[in-house]
Amino acid sequence: MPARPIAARFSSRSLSTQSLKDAIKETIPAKQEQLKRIKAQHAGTTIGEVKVENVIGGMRGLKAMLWDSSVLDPEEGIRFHGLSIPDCQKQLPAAPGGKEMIAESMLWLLLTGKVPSEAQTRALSRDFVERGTLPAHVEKLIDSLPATLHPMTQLGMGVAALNHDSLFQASYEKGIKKSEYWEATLEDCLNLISRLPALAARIYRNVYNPGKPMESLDKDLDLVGNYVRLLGFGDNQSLTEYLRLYIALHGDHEGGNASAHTAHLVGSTLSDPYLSYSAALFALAGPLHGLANQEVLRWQMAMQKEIGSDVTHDRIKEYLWKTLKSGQVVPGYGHGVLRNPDPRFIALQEFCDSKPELQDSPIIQLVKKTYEVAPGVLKEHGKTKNPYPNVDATSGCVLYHYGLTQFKYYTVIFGVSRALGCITQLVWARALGLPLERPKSLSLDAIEKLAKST
Ligand code: CMX
Repeated sequence: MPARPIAARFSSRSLSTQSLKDAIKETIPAKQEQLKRIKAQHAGTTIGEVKVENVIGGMRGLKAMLWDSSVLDPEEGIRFHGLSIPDCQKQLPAAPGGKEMIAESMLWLLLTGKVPSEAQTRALSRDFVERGTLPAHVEKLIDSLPATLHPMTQLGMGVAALNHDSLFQASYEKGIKKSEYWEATLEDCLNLISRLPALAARIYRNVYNPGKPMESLDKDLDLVGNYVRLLGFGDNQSLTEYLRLYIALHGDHEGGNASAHTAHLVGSTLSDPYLSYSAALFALAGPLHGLANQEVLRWQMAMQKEIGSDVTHDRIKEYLWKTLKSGQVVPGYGHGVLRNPDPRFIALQEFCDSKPELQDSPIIQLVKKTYEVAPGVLKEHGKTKNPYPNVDATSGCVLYHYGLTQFKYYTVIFGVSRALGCITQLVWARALGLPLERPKSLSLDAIEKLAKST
């Protein structure tokens, strides 16, 4: 029987209009106390071992990092402060008139460990709009970039340039006290996330619709509602709801994945949140990580072209084997930690099943049929430890169906989402006074010598 979700224990009506900053402030002493207790009682306790395979195998499975907002169980998938994805779908407030959880309610949960009230969620949406305009120098920078530069490169550059106005950096130069780091960090983080829709949408406009006028932010919309509006799809409620769900559920996936880990590592040097998250975006831009959603679509489209209208399990199997035999990975399948179908994939599939137009879509039918045979083929192939789909197996195909067809852009949407988890960690790393990250590396000779001597 799973333990009662931690988030539920915090829920309180009397706190329903408390601000996000106050809610975090209230939570900090207990967390600091817990860290102090762990240090005092267990600093020397062994909680795992380091094998040579960990050191040469990309640190898989090594318990070496503190990340409080979510924990990934290999069998069950992700929980955010104890809440599973279906729990979040039931408990986290949606946008007015919407059904799906939104970025604001997920961010509140991640940052405070509590489920926000409707009022708190709306207040955060309004705050995002007030902070959401891009500084002129960032607009100028983005507009000066060639449309042929990958959208992820542009996003990383834009986020880094936002650090011009970093409160953390300015306060640090003035000699701010360590106990106040988290407040300046939070301010930067909220500005960062608020400005991501305008930045990401400007990149989309410049690359795919140059010269087209852009909408302005609507003060009555949530973060993702505004993002979809700026992208030019504001009248598509189904796409808006899909992106609300996708961005909320993809926001955090514990700390060891490459983007989250990068944000944490760079943040541990006291680089400001903009520089830290910019670095994370460049980790996300790799094909084994965030770029996989672009790769899945490219691969499924190539499969569709080759198979034509004769979409049978046998033809899909043939195509899967062709991919594997040519030495490529099957994009959207496998995972560094998960050993079952990704619950994020399942939640997105359920969204598809609830929309008749998606059930009829040829590309979504192809994704579904691929899912029916790919695990069997990957098991027979015998290499991957997880033959099941991850979140990226389906995410891009839904966007494609709704008319967002430029798949080189898809990782940018993931980049808007992943900010939720990364900024949460940046705030908490400063609130807990976490140190500079500095693991020990070993040369091949040193590994061999150590291994022989034990
Ligand atoms: N297709 C073919 N081979 C695969 C595979 C796949 N989908 N997934 C893993 N393998 C192979 C690996 O390349 C590795 O081969 P080598 O021993 O020749 O190097 C072997 O199986 C063992 O890998 P693993 O331990 O199961 O998986 P890793 O932890 O090394 O890698 C991941 C995880 C996600 C990079 C890998 O499964 C992969 O490349 N998947 C396709 C890309 C993808 O969908 N990425 C998105 C991940 C989701 C996210 O970032 O959140």
